[in-house]
Amino acid sequence: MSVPFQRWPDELAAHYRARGYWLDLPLTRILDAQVLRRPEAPAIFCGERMFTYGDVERLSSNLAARLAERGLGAGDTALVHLPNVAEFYVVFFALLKAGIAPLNALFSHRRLEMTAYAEQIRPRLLIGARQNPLFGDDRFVDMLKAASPGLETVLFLGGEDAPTSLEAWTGEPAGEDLSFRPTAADEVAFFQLSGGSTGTPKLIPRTHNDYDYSVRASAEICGLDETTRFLCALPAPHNFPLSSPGTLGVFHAGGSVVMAPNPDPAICFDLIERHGVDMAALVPSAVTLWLQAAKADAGKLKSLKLVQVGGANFSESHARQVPDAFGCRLQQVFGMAEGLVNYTRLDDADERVFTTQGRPISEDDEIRILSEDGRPVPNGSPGMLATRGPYTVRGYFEAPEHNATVFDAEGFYYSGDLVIRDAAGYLKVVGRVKDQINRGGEKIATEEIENLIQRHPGVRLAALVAIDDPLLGEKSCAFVVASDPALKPLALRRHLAALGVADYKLPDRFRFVDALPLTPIGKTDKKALRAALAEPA
Ligand code: J2J
Repeated sequence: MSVPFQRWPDELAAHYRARGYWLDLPLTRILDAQVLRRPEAPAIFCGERMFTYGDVERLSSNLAARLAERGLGAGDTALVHLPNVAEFYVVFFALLKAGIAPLNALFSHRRLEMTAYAEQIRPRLLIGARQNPLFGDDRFVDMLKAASPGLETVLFLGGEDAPTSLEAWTGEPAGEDLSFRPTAADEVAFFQLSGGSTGTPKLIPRTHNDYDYSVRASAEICGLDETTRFLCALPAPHNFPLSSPGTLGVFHAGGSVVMAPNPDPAICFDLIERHGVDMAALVPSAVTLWLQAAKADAGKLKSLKLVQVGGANFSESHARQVPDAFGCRLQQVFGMAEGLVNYTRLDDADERVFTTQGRPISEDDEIRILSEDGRPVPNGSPGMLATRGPYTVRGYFEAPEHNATVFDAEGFYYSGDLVIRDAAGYLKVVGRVKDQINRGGEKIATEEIENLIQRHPGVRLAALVAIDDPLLGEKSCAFVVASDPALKPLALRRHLAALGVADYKLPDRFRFVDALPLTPIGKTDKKALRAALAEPA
């Protein structure tokens, strides 16, 4: 049994192997390598706790063994909902060891997202945290079980009850029979989340081979080694802090990860000082907060050597401030959970680091920049980004119709970004053609929220557009055509909250209008709506 996905064509797979990108080893080799070399070295600092590589190995093997005993293994999936704590990685490696493909939901995801994920992957295992209101009692678990009948095993971090306590399952020594094993390296290792632009969030199947290559190559580009101390302050499941080179890159290099609950400088600066953190990955909105805080507190940042910024548009003026304000180098990162990641290089000239979002990881990342009618545009002109390569997926999970719209016949993925390429192959992100809002790095698929608003009986039509925001880059505004003239924003907020949607997706503003403007082909004219935002309400 294995999780179905769209494979790379044989010739390309052979090429990726011949070039040494695909090693045919499971992702668990990242941990195995350190356990052999330096089991006593610190892998994770989490609050007052420290986990060595040996600890992560032991705890994850215990859990893997118990899950295997339960009959869980290859072909099975798990829905995981954990905050930024060390157990996130213990669980991740345990599931990989047992051949169970996890989907790591964001901790901010709520009932609606979790249900949609469960419907898609039909998990046999759920791992949550009692501290999250979703799992304060068993009501939501019972709903999930009703929706996905295969869901038999449920474990909780912070669970009091031994049979369902994650700590009990990781803490109890495994028996002699360690008969669990990862899936084959060219099979799905886990699911990554897509930012998406559609009504239901799409899932991205990542294989061991492709993901491991992106992690190894990223660790090399970023110069990680055993001395690296990386601050993980973005949500741990995000592709950026997980793999670019992120926590997995740090484990690959034998360094240490310092967990932060979020990027708040009041928390992060103390962690940096206390642990001698030398590297952090941030979204632009977090950099804005850090720049403010560094005016008073730069003394705490002495150990920082590299700050990576990515996930959303980063203004050149802020980019230029980073080196002096934080006393470190800047690296821009433009990536996507579907695959392709671009970095400015550590030895690039400052101008390039300040003004571009980097170039691809691999010589075998194929990039096309295309006009709206699909023709290549010359360097220096904006066009749509299309890409394929050794770690860019060939399709979303069980989404043939959507795949037909964002992958072409040659397997190129259309990211929906407008970019400009220069003669040296560096990319600059200048806009977007996908209908998505990038709220401080968190992606919102407008269609998802529009559909939810339209489920309110007092609403005829809704359209979600981006508003510029000085801190987050973008916020969201919902234009609503109401059938009930008395409808108020508060009622719509309550409606969305009652549907169980994550807070970051709730519209920041509502505007009631008599009708939505249309384009000549009859689609909602979002440009006109954005222009209307510039006028007083
Ligand atoms: C502008 N837009 C950017 C950037 C991503 C590393 C870094 C980021 C992500 C990520 C990632 C941007 N400037 N520097 O997975 O491994 C927008 C683009 C892109 C989308 C992908 C990684 N960096 N973006 O952000 O899957 O629109 O991945 O297509 O969350 O974020 O979002 P996501």
